[in-house]
Formats: sequence, C-alpha cells, structure tokens
Amino acid sequence: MQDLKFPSSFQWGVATSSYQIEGAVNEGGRAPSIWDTFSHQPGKVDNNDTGDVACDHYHRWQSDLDLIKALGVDAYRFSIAWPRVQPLGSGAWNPAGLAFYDRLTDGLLERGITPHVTLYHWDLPQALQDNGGWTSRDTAKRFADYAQTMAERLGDRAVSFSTHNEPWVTAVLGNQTGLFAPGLKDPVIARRVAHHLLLSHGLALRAIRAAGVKAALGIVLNQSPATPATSSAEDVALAAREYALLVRWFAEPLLLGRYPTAPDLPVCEAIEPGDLETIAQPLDFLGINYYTRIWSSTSNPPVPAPHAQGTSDMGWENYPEGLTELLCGLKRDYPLPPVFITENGLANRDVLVDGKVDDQPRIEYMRTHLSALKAAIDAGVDVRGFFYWSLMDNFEWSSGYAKRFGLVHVDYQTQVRTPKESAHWYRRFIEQQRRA
Ligand code: IFM
Repeated sequence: MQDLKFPSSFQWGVATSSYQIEGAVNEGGRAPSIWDTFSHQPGKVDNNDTGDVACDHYHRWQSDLDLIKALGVDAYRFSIAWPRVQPLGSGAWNPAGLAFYDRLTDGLLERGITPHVTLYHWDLPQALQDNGGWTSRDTAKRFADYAQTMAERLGDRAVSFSTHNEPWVTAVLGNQTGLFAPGLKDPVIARRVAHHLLLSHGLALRAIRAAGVKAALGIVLNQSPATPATSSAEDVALAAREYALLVRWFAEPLLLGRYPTAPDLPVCEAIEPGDLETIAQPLDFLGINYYTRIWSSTSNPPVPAPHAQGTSDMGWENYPEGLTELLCGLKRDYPLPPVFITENGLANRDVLVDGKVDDQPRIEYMRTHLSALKAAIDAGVDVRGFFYWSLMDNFEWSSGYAKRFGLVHVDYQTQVRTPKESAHWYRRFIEQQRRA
C-alpha cells in the first residue's frame, strides 16, 4: 500500500447505524421502531436476535468514541434513531433523545472527529408504520419535518446530513421480499415506498436549505455494477435490467429528474405533478455503499460467479474491480456530485484467540478495495472520503449477530471490545497517508 496515495484532503472514517448498535430500546423516552416489532416476531431474524441490547452503545458511547479516536480516523458516520428523538414520528420531541445526539456530536468534536449524520437508517417509528408507513405520502412530509429539526439542531456541528441510507433496501427488502422490516411482500407497494422515500429526500433537502443550514446534504445509495455471466444476448440484457433495478431506479430521478423507462419498473401511481422536480434537488454529495457486484446469468442452472477473490460470510463475492467499474460508469452516465464511499467492508468468520482477532481476509478486502477506489479517482471520479463498514460488530439485520463486519470485535456477553488486526492495519494505513 506504500505506493497508494490518496488526495491529502481525503477523509478517512468508520460508519455505524442507530438500531444496529444502540440498544436501550425502552430507555430515555424512545418509542418502538419497525425493527423492534419485526425482530420480535419469531423466525424473522436468525437465532431470533433483536436490537434490544445490541452493542449497548447508548450507555457506552464515550468509550466507543475513544475507540474511534484510537483508530486515527478523521470522520464518523452515524445515524439518528427517529423514534428516540420524536417517538411517534410526528408531534412531540423527546428532550432526552435530542440530548443523546447532542452529547455524541460534541463528544466527537472534542476528540477531533468530524460528525457525518444519516437521518434514516431504517428505524421508522412504529406509530408511522401503523398509519401506512412509507406507503403513505404523509410519511414523506413527516420525514421532512424531522430532517429539518435535526439539521437545525446539529447543523452547527455536523458537516453532512444524508437523508436516507439505501432506499432500495427499504423499498425492496422491506416491502417486496419481506426479508426486512416491515416485512411486506408486494412489488406495487415497494415501488410506492421507493417513490415516497425519494420524495421525502427532496422535501427534506428543500426544508433544510430553507432553514439556512449550511452542512453538506446528500443521500446514500447501495450500488453495484452488473456483469453478464456470458456474452449471450440474454445475459447481457439481464445485466442491463438488473442494473436498472438497483442503480438507475434511484440514480436517475435524483440526478436527472426522471425515472428510467425499464420494463421491470412500470410507472408508479403515487407520482404526482412536480414530484420529480422535488426529488432532483441539487446534491452536495452522493454516498455510495459498495460490497459486491451483481452476476447476471439466464442459464438453467445459472453460471456461477467466479468468486476468485474470495467470498464474504454473507456469501457475497469479493470483487474489488466492481468499485472502479461502478464509479466510472456513474461518472459516464450522470452529472455526478462529489462522492463519498459511505460503506464498504467484509463480514468475516472472526474468532477471538488469546485476545487477538487475526482477520487477514478483511485486511485483504480493504487493501484491494482501496486500490480499486484509487483507480477510480485516477480515472477522474471526484471521491472525497471512505467510511469502513463498520466500526464494530453489530446487529446485522435479518442475520442477527452471527455476521461480523467490525474493525472492532464485540463480545455480546460481556460487551468487551477488541480491535482486530484490521483496525491496526487501517490505523497504520491512515498514518501512512498523512505522512506521504
Ligand atoms: O449492515 C448493513 C448496513 O446497515 C447497510 N449496508 C449494508 C451493511 C451490511 O449488510
């Protein structure tokens, strides 16, 4: 990695989200979110794990911020639990919840770490879901109010606000496949949800800017390039369709002010006049979460993806070149604002032996993905920062605690944190970048 030199202003960070780490679900005036409801339904999450305690970050936030500081990173990306600050998703605000995020933000600044805030990382107040959740246009308006209040509250200290984390996941996994909260299985509802998420993003950006908040505003999308398994016309066409369903569905309304005309994306009946103008607010940045590629095969049985560079514990192919392909493709196709890689990381079968976690596959994953990222920057893509997912092992949604993405190992019985070898590697890598 000696020869890899990122721009000197490049931001190095780590990321987490509220429901995955905080725990304390019944404390400090927090009301239930859709993930509390979902994870408490038997069989929805592996091992019936829930986020009730998670990493107990709500109580351990100070020592967790010390861990972040010890990594030597510039920045921390965290999310706000909407039901902690506005328990019912409308109406009264919860002073204890607001104070928690004030303390967290101040604690970061005291340690010289830049706060980046995500406003929605999937923990919708259950009370809003009971009124239709994201199927209802009203939720988009509720979100804009919430976003404006949080941006006014923290905008003097946080440098960026992302409205949504991975709206594709909320729409498709939450409402089409039912694998995630709220667990619905209806493609028509999923398209409606996607539209309202995008609309809520646009309404929020407008409201935050009108309130005079100066922080950078953007959104975080999960994206992958799609590779046809063979050069057959069928596989090539499938790859184009799958790419449209993951990337173009969200990138196009945000960056071009129109939905793609793709056979799998019929026009959504929830679109009203003026919505696309609202959605296409100027973005100060685009956050991109990259883990793997889509492998498109129409054969029966399908041609398997090569997995030549390894496979994560999620079963995802390690394919670092996909990050370069993705970013260069986006730059070719869209007027791209500055980009942050807001998530990238590996789930690995880590084991703690004599106080040490020797997670060489994670180091290799980081090394190869950072090289691929540098290749995209060298090709002209304006990338401003990289956040490793995740600071520490945490509640991996429907996989529960079985999958470990962290730079820091968490023993869920004792809540003892142990930085893995990858944490030491990342610290040394960042030090090298600063010296170079
Ligand atoms: O843990 C998740 C995160 O919440 C969103 N992006 C993908 C990660 C790994 O699955």
